[in-house]
Amino acid sequence: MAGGRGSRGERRGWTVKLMIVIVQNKDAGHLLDALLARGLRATKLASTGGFLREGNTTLMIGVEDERVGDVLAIVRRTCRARDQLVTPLAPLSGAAETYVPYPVEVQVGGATVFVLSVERFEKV
Ligand code: 2BA
Repeated sequence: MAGGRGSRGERRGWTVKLMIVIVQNKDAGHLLDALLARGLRATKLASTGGFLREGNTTLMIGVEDERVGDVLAIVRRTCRARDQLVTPLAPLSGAAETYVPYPVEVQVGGATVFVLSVERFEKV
């Protein structure tokens, strides 16, 4: 994001957004490369999906409002959906003894994206 030190969330008529983008680890490198090549900034966090309990990657990307579309286009280009077989965990109570684990196929990705309005942005 171009905004320097002391930037406010709203300045010169544009607003700042924080994009939280959850992707598969396999796609994270390409996504980061593409973002940096377009002059965008990102912070990469190691995260774990609540359903699969497997590692995934969360990127925090601060951008001017008008660049949200650019980021989404890059995410669409670099992240793809994959089918994955999972065996649901046995229930903790109830019918646990009679539980037969059947693998089910789920489609993971391309990406889960949240776009948040930023009230204030500062670099100190
Ligand atoms: P996980 O929670 O590990 O979910 C992996 C995939 O499992 C999901 O892919 C979805 O296809 C399936 N899944 C998740 N919960 C399910 C359920 N209750 N029943 C059946 N299938 C289920 P995606 O939707 O592409 O999500 C990929 C990852 O993005 C998630 O990993 C999670 O880390 C994150 N995510 C997705 N939606 C989210 C949300 N509303 N809030 C926060 N994180 C989210």
